[in-house]
Amino acid sequence: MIDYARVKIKAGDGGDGVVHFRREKYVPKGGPDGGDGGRGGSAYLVANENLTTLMDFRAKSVFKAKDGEKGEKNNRTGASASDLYLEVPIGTLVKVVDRVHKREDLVADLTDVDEKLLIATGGAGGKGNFRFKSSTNQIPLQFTPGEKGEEKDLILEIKLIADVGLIGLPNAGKSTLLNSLTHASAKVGNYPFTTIEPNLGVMDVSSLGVSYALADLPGLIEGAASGKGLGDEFLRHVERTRLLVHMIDPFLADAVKSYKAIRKELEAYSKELSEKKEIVVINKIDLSEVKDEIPEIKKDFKKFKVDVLFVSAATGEGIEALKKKISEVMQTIPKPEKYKASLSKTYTLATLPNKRMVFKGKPNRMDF
Ligand SMILES: Nc1nc2c(ncn2[C@@H]2O[C@H](COP(=O)(O)OP(=O)(O)OP(=O)(O)O)[C@@H](O)[C@H]2O)c(=O)[nH]1
Ligand SMILES: [Mg+2]
Repeated sequence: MIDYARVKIKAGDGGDGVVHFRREKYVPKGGPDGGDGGRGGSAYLVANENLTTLMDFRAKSVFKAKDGEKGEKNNRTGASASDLYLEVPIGTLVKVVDRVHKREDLVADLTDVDEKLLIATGGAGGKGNFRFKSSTNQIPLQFTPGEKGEEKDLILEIKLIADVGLIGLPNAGKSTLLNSLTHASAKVGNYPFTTIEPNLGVMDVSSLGVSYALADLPGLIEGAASGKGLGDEFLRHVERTRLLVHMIDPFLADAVKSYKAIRKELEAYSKELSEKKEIVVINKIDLSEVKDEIPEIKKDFKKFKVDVLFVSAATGEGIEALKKKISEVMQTIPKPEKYKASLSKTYTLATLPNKRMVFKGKPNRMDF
């Protein structure tokens, strides 16, 4: 589960200033000409749409930008080091560990492609002895060392971002649906918990010229909100989706009962989650047992004012209508706000989710 990493990031130190005197033929006492040191490289995080895990930050935990070069003779400033850009997946939360106050401060939520965050500023170069020359200091031996580059201990955490979350009991056909709505090829299996980490896919709605990122999530079971089954980690994924597609397999268990079981978990997890818009989808209508039940199921859901769509993720029946419905509803949901974050402000973790989540799988594309 490479969704979490602790790393130390260090900017480069500035190069030292140098002490040097001109030595020229026929000029016995050349003046001071020691140049300044170059600036150390700064370190940035950059959000990259093609990455999905923090694996690179697990293999290595200290990242350092290059130091500036020291000054040179002839008043030449040493070369500045290039900056270090560390790529992280979109949806990475960045926390700075404050050891002194024993606190973790959320400083950024990298949600946009190529979004850049300055983590540690490179140290300025030191002064060469040329700078210390004055009428009373003709032969200056002073110089200053380069400043140290900043150093930060970070916690990186991915919080999946998708427009639509596919939820439901295990085996309902969520992965099959993802595959039929997008070009994803999520693993499908006739047993519960085939999916243990979210799968992503992009659904193109060419008639509207838009596309939505869909996340197929592991199955939820009763008690998930309090950690049962694969636990509440999966509800956490759902937090950053805008719309839920709730899939039900009426062949497996009574449709209304299944529906209620999942709703209960959403409500137990958070008010925000339970208030998300939802499209309820009854799957597997290619099975005659299910087809025969359609009028009955419709009636049952009508009792508590829930509209349902009927599909077969396997044969594609009803999928176009579902696609249309998803894009219609999506048009009515505003884009979510970012975690309010900036480097100048600090936030205590008390109000923030602090558990890890799981996120793996290659997105075909992620446009938000
Ligand atoms: N007959 C029929 N079977 C389906 C349909 N959709 C999915 N299945 C089957 O149902 C089983 C479970 O499908 P998955 O897509 O893996 O279900 P899931 O909800 O992703 O399951 P988990 O990842 O385990 O939670 C597989 O055997 C699928 O082939 C459908 O529309 N009709
Ligand atoms: Mg699955």
